[in-house]
Amino acid sequence: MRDIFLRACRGERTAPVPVWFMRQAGRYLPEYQEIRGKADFLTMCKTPELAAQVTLQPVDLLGVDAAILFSDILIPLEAMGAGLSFVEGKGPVLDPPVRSDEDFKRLHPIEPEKDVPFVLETIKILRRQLADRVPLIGFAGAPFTMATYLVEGGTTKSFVNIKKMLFSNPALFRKVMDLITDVTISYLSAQIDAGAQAIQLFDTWAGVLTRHDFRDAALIYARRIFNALRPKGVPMIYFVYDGGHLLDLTALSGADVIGLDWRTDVETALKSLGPDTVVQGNLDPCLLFLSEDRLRERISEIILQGLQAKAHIFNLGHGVLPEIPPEKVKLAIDIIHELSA
Ligand code: 1CP
Repeated sequence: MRDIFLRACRGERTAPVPVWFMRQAGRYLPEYQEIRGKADFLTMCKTPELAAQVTLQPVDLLGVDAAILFSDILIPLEAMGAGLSFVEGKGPVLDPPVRSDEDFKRLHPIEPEKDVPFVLETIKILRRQLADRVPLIGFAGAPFTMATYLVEGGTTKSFVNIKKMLFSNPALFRKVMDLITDVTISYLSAQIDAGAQAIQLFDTWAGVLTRHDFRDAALIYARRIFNALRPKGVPMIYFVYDGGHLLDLTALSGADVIGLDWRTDVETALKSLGPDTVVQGNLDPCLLFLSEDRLRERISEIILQGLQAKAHIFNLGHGVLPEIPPEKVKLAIDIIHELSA
């Protein structure tokens, strides 16, 4: 198996540097659009053959060093009793939102084998189809990010409902977070048992918290998940989007790898994280619009800064945008491999 991704996760410096991209399977790929044209997004997630097929597209087409399970962080919320839909042009909707003790009563723990069998089946198919070509990454949303979707009822710009619950009804906030944390532990545990060879915890919205509140309302729960999964022995990545002000705290999460968004360059991030950290990141996804020469310069800058870390996994600072030409994504991956070889 091409194992540079797993070796880098474990702190080994590799040549070339491994690369995979968040949202590497998705709307920018015509091959994805073709399947998506016949099935809606949730149907794709819940049909193991389709989910496996789109997971493999970037492995076959782009030459990435890891596959990431095609699914969504919101899938376990539906299994917990929340109403989930993806509305065209609007994004995910969780209806009705969870804002009271009464609402909380609708939620329940999950049994992954019974409630999300399609995710585990997708992982099993993928391990067979990947046949040890590259490792498979499983994932989940981190509790604060999941609670944000549940309480806001979808995506938000103000975060007023989740922060209102945190500050005016901390007892309910804790109940929601404890339940999501337990669900996430059993969900990721089942993914690992089914064959996921590394896992990433996405804390997309925790960056809206002050350092004080991040520690109390997000980090302790993420930490609980990493501690519980540690005995499983697979590498674990923690990605906090827009978390530049939180980096020294994320270093206390218990994850093996810290994912960086594009705002903080690797060199600056390492000052907060310490040089003994494995980092993943962090090309601004929009830099893929640059000309080839300019793109090469910017990639080179990140690879050089990555040499200051214990080990480096190349990634974007957030997901691939649907507007990016697929040839450019492939070009970036080739340049990363070439410059770090
Ligand atoms: O219309 C479509 O075809 C669906 C678009 C889409 C895709 C391709 C959604 C809806 N989710 C996904 C896949 C997805 N989502 C993956 C697959 C693996 C990969 O290739 O990376 C992963 C890991 C996610 C994770 C995810 N979903 C996150 C965390 C990562 C991040 O971007 O910060 C979040 C916040 C979501 C919620 C979500 N699902 C879909 C959308 C458009 C969103 C974001 C909505 C918002 O801004 O609130």
